[in-house]
Amino acid sequence: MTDEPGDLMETARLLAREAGDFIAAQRSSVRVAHTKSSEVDVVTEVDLACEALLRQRIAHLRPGDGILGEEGDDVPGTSGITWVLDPIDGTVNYLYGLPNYAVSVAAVAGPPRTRDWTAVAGAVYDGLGTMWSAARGEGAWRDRTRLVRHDGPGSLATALIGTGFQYVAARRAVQGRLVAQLLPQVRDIRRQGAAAVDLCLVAAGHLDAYYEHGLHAWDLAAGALIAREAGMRVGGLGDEPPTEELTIAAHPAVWDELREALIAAGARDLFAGID
Ligand code: LIP
Repeated sequence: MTDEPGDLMETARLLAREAGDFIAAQRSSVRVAHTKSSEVDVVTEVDLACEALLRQRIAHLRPGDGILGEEGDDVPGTSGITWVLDPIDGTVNYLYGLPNYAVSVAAVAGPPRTRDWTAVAGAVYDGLGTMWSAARGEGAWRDRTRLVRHDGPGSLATALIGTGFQYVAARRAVQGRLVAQLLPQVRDIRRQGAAAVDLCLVAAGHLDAYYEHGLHAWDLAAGALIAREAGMRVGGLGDEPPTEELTIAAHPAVWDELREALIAAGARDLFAGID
């Protein structure tokens, strides 16, 4: 098995499907194991078991690779490839029996704890059983159908925008004020509850754009590659890669308008001074 994007994508698909089938089988008995940043930032026992499964499979399939997972310790590698894992993105949806959740698996080159990593391959296996995937420079797929750039909206005023909110009340308050300013400028807002799903929906044209403050690498690594390889633009407020500060994924037809509207609504340094 090589480090070529196509080979890494096949491994990401295999891992995401095995993990997705595992969590689907556990849904009837899901229990909260603990909370993190707030009482509503839950980790279920299935999150933990799923990440353990992914780590075990990666150690077997790709023993020299590193691992960065949402729920466990970093594992350094020697190959230059790190697997960035979200065992359940959309944990609250999973806990409540809602479909918008996914397993997100990405292979990145470079140090994953900095902004210097590059996604080489990724797979997002969602709660509806759809496998989204991409290999850098080779395209993106919904199951086995190649995603091609669709026609975008004529303007921001007719654009359907996805977003999400943090688990800490003080952050949600400023995010709520921002989305309230954006709402009258767009067709409508959708809040799926899983960044990886949002990014795949942008890739397929089911959303015209998505933005969110405060995402981690594991939320966005696979989905951002899928959106980019489907012809969407993905970044922060400038041309820099998406960061924990702000992730924007948009059809190129509305990128500039959305960016300007977000800046006008206070998107730059939104969490400044908030713990
Ligand atoms: C979720 C993100 C989502 C965000 C949620 C939550 P988790 O990740 O994917 O975009 O709006 O608040 O952070 O916690 O389910 O892995």
